[in-house]
Amino acid sequence: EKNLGLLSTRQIELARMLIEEAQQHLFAHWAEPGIDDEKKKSFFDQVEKLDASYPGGLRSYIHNARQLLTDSKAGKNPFDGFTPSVPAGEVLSFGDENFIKFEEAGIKEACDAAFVLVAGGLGERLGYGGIKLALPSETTTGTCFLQVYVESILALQEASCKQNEGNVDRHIPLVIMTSDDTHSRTQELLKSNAYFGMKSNQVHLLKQEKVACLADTDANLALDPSEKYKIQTKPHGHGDVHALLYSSGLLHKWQISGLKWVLFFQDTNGLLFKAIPASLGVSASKDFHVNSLAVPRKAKEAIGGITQLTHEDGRRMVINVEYNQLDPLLRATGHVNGDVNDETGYSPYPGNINQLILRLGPYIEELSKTQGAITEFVNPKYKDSSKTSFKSSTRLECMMQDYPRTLLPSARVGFTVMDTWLAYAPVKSNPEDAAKVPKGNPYHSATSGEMAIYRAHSQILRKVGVKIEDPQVGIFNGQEVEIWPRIVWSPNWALTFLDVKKKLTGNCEISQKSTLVVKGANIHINDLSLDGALIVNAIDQAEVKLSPHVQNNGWIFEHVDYKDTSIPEEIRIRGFAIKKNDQTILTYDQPGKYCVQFHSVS
Ligand code: UGB
Repeated sequence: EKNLGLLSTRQIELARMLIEEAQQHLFAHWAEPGIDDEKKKSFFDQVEKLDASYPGGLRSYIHNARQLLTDSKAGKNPFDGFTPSVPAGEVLSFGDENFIKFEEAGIKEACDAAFVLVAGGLGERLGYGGIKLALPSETTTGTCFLQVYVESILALQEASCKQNEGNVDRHIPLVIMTSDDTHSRTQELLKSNAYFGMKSNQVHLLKQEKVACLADTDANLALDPSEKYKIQTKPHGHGDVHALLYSSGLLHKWQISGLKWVLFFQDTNGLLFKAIPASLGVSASKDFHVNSLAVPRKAKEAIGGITQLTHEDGRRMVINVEYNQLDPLLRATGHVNGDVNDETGYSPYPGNINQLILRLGPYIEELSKTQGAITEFVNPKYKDSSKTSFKSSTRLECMMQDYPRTLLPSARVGFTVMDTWLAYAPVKSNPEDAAKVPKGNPYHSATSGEMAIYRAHSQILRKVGVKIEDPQVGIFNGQEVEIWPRIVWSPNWALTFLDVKKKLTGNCEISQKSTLVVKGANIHINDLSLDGALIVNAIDQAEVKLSPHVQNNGWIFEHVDYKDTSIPEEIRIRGFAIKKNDQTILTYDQPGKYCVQFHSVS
């Protein structure tokens, strides 16, 4: 009471609320007025911020926490009363007629879409010091994840606007959700690279705030161990993206400008945009309000499983069940072996890759009711079986893929399964953990993420008829991987199966040791024979027709050890560095038409 004079009217209201909610321990140690006054004021600045950034305010947070902690202590399962079963979804196979049809439909829709990238996580599991968006997706070109994403969106914009005459001026918005951990470095990455070609007002950064930590099962808020005038905070999870989008006003702006779709994606999947046109096509053709992208998933693999849940009271939903909950849920509902692979070698529950496509209209309607609040959970680590105290403070968390939980059964919720090699290669695990992954299961490391990009491009080229030599096996940082030819192209060269088919024609062959980089919108290659390294760069105004036969010593992988700190972190986490022995480089930086047939042997 004696310190109230230091506070604004709003802060006094919040102080009273905290007392009513039995949080007086937060002030128990407060000194007399005149001592630590600045710290006390900043304490309440923090309380005000925590209150403003949670839907319903801090009081709601405390109430929700109390309920969830009581349920957790009682061992209540969030899936009580629900029976899991395998859901039915759209299963696509790259390059077949159905796939091509959906890709075409997706390209048409793309200019009516907005993209939302959740990038507030620091990636503790990866153990990389920088932000993950700045990490090279592959080291042949060194293109970072953010650049891949931005260039892919720009290529979609271009292709889609061409298909929809009259829409030529549309700029697809990109929202990036950041956190205190990633915000300034993301801003810096964009600015220092001129937004990778986007207009600066096309990109919006929304920063998520952390939430208050909970010290015990009574939901007493925890003070920061190193600062007694501060509440300890931790991340609330990627589910924050919905509330932030709602409160930013962007959704209404998009609706007014005629947009129809919002696509959510994560920070380190170099393959994702190979799957976007077809999955957006599925959303449009099936009129899905929610479409989750999925891949075949090995039982117990560390990605959530898409599951149909049917409640005793008749409720039914198709939803992601996190990997640590799926196995116990199955066991508790009569599946004695839990989550196991079936005769296909995969779990019958497809893996959620957290790429969601939402129809904007129904999304806004739902958020108008919920303000973007997402079903939360708590995951306390108890000290002992009495479940009275925690090993360390906990907090409420939420996940963006839980959005469909509150939808009415009439909502059109579906999912699309893609080939893993085409759609999913996240970079999440550090070399040590990846090396422990049982053989046959995905590593999700920087090593496997890069190799997957070469494999996807090689497989796509095989599908259009290019002869690609079989991969070799290599071991890097203790992980056994397939080494395919290092083939990389820019998104504006080809987005879809038909794009690739049109741009690479005739009799083409590429040896395993080869590197092929193609960057430019108007490059056509016919009768390619490559055994070495060939790099082609052309500006959009250069129309290039090539018929190259190239043989040289090319680029090779040299082993590096992840423990060797003399090597940059983004290289050593892969376990290899590229040595450039020899290459043919073709650059077309002046507008014009070029027709080149050549043999280059060295
Ligand atoms: N992220 C945020 O933006 N804010 C946060 O507070 C936390 C994360 P992780 P996770 O596809 O591989 C998800 O840590 O959460 C961003 C799905 O839940 O990489 O363990 C972060 O920057 C799971 O069902 O993954 O697992 C990153 O971009 C499965 O689909 C993204 O959120 C899995 O991803 C994901 O964060 C997967």
